Amino acid sequence: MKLSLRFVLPLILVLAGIAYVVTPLVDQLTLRWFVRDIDMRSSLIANTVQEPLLELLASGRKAKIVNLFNRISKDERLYAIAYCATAKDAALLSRTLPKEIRCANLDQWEGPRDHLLLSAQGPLHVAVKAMASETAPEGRLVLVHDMKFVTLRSAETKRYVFYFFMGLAVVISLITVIIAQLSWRGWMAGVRALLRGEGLLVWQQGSEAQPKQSEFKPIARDLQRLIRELESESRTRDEGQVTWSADALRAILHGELRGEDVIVVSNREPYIHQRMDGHIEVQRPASGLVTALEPIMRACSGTWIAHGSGTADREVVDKDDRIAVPPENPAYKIRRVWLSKEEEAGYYYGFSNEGMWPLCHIAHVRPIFRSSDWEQYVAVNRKFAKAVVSEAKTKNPIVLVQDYHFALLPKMIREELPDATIITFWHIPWPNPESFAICPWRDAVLEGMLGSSILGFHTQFHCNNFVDTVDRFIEARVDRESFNVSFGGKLTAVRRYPISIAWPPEAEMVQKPVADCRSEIRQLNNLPPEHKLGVGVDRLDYTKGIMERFRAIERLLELNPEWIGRFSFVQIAAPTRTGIEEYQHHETQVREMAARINVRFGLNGPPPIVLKVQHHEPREVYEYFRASDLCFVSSLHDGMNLVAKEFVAARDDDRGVLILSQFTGAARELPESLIVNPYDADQCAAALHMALTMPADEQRDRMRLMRGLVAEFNVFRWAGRMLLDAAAMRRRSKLGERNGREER
Ligand code: ADQ
Repeated sequence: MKLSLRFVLPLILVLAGIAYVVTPLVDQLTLRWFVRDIDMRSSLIANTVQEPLLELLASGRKAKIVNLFNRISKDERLYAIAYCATAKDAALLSRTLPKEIRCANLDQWEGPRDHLLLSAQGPLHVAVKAMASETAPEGRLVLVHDMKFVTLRSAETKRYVFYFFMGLAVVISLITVIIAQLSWRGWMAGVRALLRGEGLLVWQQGSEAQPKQSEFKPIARDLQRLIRELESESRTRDEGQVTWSADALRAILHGELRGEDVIVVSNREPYIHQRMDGHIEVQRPASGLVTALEPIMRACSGTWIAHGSGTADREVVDKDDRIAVPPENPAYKIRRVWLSKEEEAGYYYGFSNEGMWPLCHIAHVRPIFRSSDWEQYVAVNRKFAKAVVSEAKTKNPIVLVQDYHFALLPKMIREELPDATIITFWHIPWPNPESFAICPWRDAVLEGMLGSSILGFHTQFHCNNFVDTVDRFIEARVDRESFNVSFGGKLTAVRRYPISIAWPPEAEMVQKPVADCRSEIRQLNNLPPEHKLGVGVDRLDYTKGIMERFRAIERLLELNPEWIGRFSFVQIAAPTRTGIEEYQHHETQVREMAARINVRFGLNGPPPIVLKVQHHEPREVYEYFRASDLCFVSSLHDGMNLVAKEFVAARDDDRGVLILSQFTGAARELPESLIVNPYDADQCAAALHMALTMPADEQRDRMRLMRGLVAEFNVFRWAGRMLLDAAAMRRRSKLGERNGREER
């Protein structure tokens, strides 16, 4: 309404002004026309009367002249007609002349001058025509017309002019209001669409958004620039100044993904119910993945689908196999998927851990691929896909698929829920195309993964390997500029999201002073108080390079015998995948090697290697980290390796040295560690010696830099960045859909 008034009021004012100026002009013009008409009429009457009048004057019949005048003046407009023989004579007339007109003052109305007279009777038109006769050579005929009709017509004209302008104002106002409303709505819709990043733009991956309507081009460009600036500003703010925390992640999720349907799928569940001596215990696996994904689930009240592996898992779920967690304060639910012994053997132990795990790690253990395992892998992936579909509340949920157990799941979900945003994170390395080609079902695996909207790896190197593999083996379009793969009409963004740990570490983990940890751990292991200590914490997996680590320790003692009896290495090794022969064999080898080295160098004093093959609580692991002089991570190949980051997080005293394999993802983020090739025993032994002799200042400088990095690039950032990218992708695809609809 306000908008219409803004247009209409000035319009009415302008039109009123025009009317005000135009009306007197029209009035004057019509008056002039009337005067001219009456001038002509007067001449006509004078010409008509001339002959009979001259005859009557010549015959001197005055009564006849008056009669003639009376007859003529019956015309309603002719007010009076008179004849003045001279200026001094009285006039012969039809009726009384207005007193303003006398034979003596006729000169003023002769000729083409103004013939109007405003008399007491009203406006009159006076015309004087020479009508000389033989007896009266100065004789003049006076014709007086009543001009009242002109006044009446002038009023009428003014009224019509007024009506005309009123009508014009109404019509123009209506047209203006309608056009203004329509254009305004169009503009508003266009600008809103631009602000939402929808509607009028054709957005393509890796290309500038193109406005469809040319008039929006300038504003679209400006808005895009502004939005980009704001986005990058908020990114810088979010990622730079504000430390990513669970709360920051929650806040971002609320802002970006409020009300979105979020589903996580992983093999391992975040809460495991175990039956223990007659009661049920809830266990939380010490897993980086759980730490990272829990805040997301809590913030979104989503669903976590996982294999129900606990001995009491079935007892605690509802009829739909769901259970609300965390037990103390339920915020989201776990949907448990049950697997038979055969399914677990084929899908988990077989294809995943005897096939894909060694295939991706290239740790000189031959991958074993069996058709029966593959069949179970396909079937279990299908089972999880069904669970995802049944848990989805909307047709476009955000699904976070975790790890190599579910390579086929993205495609299977995509078939059922084409609009889902599927983020797959591959926690282990991706090998080069030649190595990956070993897999007999390599195309199916690649096609399955390309069902993802976003495919995340820890390092750019793994992204490159994946894209090379796709390029080599399947009919997909690979854009190396944007790192997008187009397959089957769908885009998959291949991105690097280096995983990390929660920061700051839980208070409980670091509350015991470092000095207390040092003395307690030494006492616990029967080591002298000043004994130098190294630590390794791993699952007992052949990819972790535990044997190479022991070999390096042996070499250290060979090359620097001064450490014999003065240095011990505690290896905490959690049993893992014990059903697989290779792992059983590996455990035997590790145990034998530790025993051999201990016999060789520890007979007369503390053992150089303290091997603890058992699971430890995270708090105990942190105590070892804080008690040690060095931590040795010697993976032969590792996606990231969280142990390296946990050691750094544990050292709030800025002491301790990290020795890190160059084949871990973490090595790319922690260059201040001592980077080694685990296959080079001499180099590793030198690094061990260097760590044991490193001055406190240097330890502090290196540790501070590494702590700064882990603090900033923590696990909340890992999760947050993936979800922010997913949110942006959803906005873009909404925009594409809207655009598609408009084009249709
Ligand atoms: P993992 O191969 O399991 O993870 P890692 O990243 O080191 O390797 O994480 C192991 C976790 O288990 C750490 O939190 C560690 O503290 C804990 N842990 C290890 N041994 C333990 C023990 N004996 N007792 C208790 N806890 C123990 C996979 C990939 C990695 C990638 C992660 C996350 O192989 O490369 O970093 O996923 O993506």
